[in-house]
Amino acid sequence: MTNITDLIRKSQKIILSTHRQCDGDGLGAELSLYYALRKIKKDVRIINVDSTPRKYRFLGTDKIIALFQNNPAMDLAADLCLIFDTNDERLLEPLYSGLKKHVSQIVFIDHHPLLQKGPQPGSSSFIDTSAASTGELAYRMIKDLGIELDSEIARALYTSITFDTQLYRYIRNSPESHLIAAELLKYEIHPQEVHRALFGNQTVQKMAFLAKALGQIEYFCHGQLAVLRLSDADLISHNMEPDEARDVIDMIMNIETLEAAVIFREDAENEYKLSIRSKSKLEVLSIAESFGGGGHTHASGAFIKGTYIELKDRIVKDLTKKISQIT
Ligand SMILES: [Mn+2]
Repeated sequence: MTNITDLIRKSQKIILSTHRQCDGDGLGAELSLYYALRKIKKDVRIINVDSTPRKYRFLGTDKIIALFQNNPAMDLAADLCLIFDTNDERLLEPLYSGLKKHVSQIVFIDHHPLLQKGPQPGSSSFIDTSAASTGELAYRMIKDLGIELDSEIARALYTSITFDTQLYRYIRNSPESHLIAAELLKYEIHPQEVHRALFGNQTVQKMAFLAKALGQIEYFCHGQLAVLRLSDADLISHNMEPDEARDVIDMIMNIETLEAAVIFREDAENEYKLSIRSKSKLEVLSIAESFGGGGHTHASGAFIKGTYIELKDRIVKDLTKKISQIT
């Protein structure tokens, strides 16, 4: 930690970024540091790989964030780059290769476990898997830098923490998320607007999509495992953004009998974004890793290729075995 704040103090030109298909956590964390570092007169920019999902636009992201996909020739020169909410450089490609050429030091700030197989973050990285969100790490960095909070920083941090804990549901047995949130609420952050933007953003079209999708769930292991495929055609015809598929899996996980759920989101023919969720004692990170992905113990994912039937059979087999070991 001191290590990382020292690096920030010594650097003038700083780039902030997060993983592709960004979520509220990475986005809130990078925005909070953006506002904070501007207060101490750093030359700071946010450059993300791809576009910001619409539900986060209330944060004014369009004005602040530069998108590498819109301008792959953009200037990437900097003293330091801080990457939030992942420690897997592959999730920033092709931006990461450019950063490696033009930035003196690249550091990951993250709460995901390191990959068993796959790229490792540099030694200066700040990884704390006990944190319930990357926003909490961003908060600690801002405090350590001695930067005073204000409403912009607080709103970004609050978004990050509230999103990743899913309204304080996943707090990892620690009071930390609530304690930080309580402090952030002292600034004028309009929490109910944040909650509405993050969790009350369903559209009529999306409800129609959900009605169709939820009717197609397949159950295995006596109702303990749910598998669902979201087709590309359905996603497009209902005007769904890629990140909205995760709402579907979170919804499915509310089924009481379930130990695990899997979603295959079709991105192109025979190409899927795999998402796996589990409860209590069931670990699903190793399955995502076996497909070249990563994530958390209970929420993992990977970008995979193959025919749906074969991929599904393999995952159902793996998960059935894991479920039988815990029950
Ligand atoms: Mn996160």
